[in-house]
Amino acid sequence: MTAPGPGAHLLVSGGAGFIGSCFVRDVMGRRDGTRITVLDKLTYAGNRVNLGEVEADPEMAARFAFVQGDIADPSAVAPLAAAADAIVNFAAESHVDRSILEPAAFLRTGVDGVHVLLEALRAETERAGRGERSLAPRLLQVSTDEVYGSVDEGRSVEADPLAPRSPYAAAKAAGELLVRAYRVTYGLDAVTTRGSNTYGPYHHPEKLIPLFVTNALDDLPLPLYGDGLQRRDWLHVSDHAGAIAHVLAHGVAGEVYNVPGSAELTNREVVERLLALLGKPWSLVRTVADRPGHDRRYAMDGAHLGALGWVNRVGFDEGLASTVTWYREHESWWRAARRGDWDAYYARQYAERLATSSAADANP
Ligand code: NAD
Ligand code: TDX
Repeated sequence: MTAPGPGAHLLVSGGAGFIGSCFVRDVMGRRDGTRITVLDKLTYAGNRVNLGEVEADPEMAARFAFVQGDIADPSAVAPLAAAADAIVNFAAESHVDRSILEPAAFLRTGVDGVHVLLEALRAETERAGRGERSLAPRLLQVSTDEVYGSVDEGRSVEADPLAPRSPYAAAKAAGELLVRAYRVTYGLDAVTTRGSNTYGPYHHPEKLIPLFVTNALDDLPLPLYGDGLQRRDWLHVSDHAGAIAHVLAHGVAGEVYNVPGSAELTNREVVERLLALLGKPWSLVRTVADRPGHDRRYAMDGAHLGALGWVNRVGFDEGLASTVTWYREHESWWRAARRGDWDAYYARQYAERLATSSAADANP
C-alpha cells in the first residue's frame, strides 16, 4: 500500500464545502497532474461556486470532475472508488447547533455514509488482492478535535479516549471508530486527521466567525453564547487543507493525526478582534442563552503531525484580517449562502435567544 503522490486520481467527498473546496483548489493549483473527482450531495452547506476557480481554468478543469451524490448511496460511491487511488472524506453535516436541533442527518452521513465508503474501500482492497487493480486505495477520514470532548486543561493527544458531547461530535467519533475497526479487521489503508476549529474564506455564515462578520457588516446583533469565555484553537483553512494533503501523502496507515491551530483564544477575544478589523462597536454583541452541553475548551497536541514534517503557515491575526477582507469583497457569496432553510434555521436558533438577550459586558 503506497500513499498517493503527484498524478494520482483522488475522490474528494464533500469537496464543495468549506474545507473540502479549499483542499481541491489548493491541490489542483499545484498543477502536478493530480486528478480530482468531487462527490458532493450539495446540501445547504455545499456550493459548486466554491469550485468555480477550478472549473473555469482549462488546465485544471481537464483534470477535474464533479458528481452530485450521497456518500451513503453505495451505487454512487462504488464506481467512483473503483477509479480512485485515494478517497479523502470531508462529507459531513458540520454545524453543532444544527446537530442539537436535528441529529438524524448527522448520523446518516457521519455513520452510514462512512460505512458505505469503507465497504467500497474494502471491495477495492479485495480487488487489489486478486490483482484486478495495481494498488488498494487509501482513505483519509477528516475528523475533528470535538471527538475528545471538552478539555479543561492540557492538550489532547491521539491516544486519549474519545468523549464526544454533541450529536455532531458523537457522529464524527462513530465514523472514526468505524475507520479504525475496518483498518484492524480488513487491513485497509486508512488514516484519520482531527482538525481544530477552522476559519477562512468560503466558511458558511452559520459558524461563529462568518456569522459575526456578516451580521456586523449588516449592523445586526451578534449572539454570544453564555459568558463567551469558551476557548477554541483557530486553524486557517489553507493550513487545515495543507495538513490533510500532507497526511494523505506521508501519513502512516492506521494512524490518527491531530491538526492543531495557531491561536487559542476565548470567543470574546475573537469577537473583539473581528470588530476592530470591521470598525464596528462592541455594543452589537448580545449575551444569549448558552448552547446546551457547550464544550468549554478544545486544545490538541500537534507533536505527532509535527514529526511528519508539517507546520502551520498562517498566523491568526493575519488570517483573520484576510478573512474579514474576503467577506467584505464577497458579499454576493455570503448572501447567496444564506439560502434553503436559512431563515427558518436562524429563527429557530436565535429568535428566542435574541428576544431574551442582554447587552454583553464590554470585553475585559
Ligand atoms: P461544510 O459543512 O462546509 O461542508 C460539508 C460538505 O459535505 C458540503 O459540501 C456538503 O454538501 C457535503 N455533504 C454533506 N453530506 C453529504 C453526503 N451525505 N454525501 C456527500 N456530500 C455531503 O463542512 P466543513 O466545515 O468544510 O467540514 C468538512 C469536514 O471537516 C467535516 O467532516 C467536518 O466534520 C470536518 N471538520 C471541520 C472543522 C471546522 O472547523 N469547520 C474542524 C475540524 C473538522
Ligand atoms: O452564534 C454563535 N454564538 C457563539 O457564541 C455561534 C454559531 C457560536 N458561538 C460559539 C460556540 C463555540 O464556543 O462560538 C464557538 C465556535 O462555534 P462554531 O463556529 O459553531 O464552532 P464549534 O462549535 O467550535 O465547531 C467547529 O469546530 C470543530 C466546527 O463547526 C466543527 O465542524 C468542527 O468539527
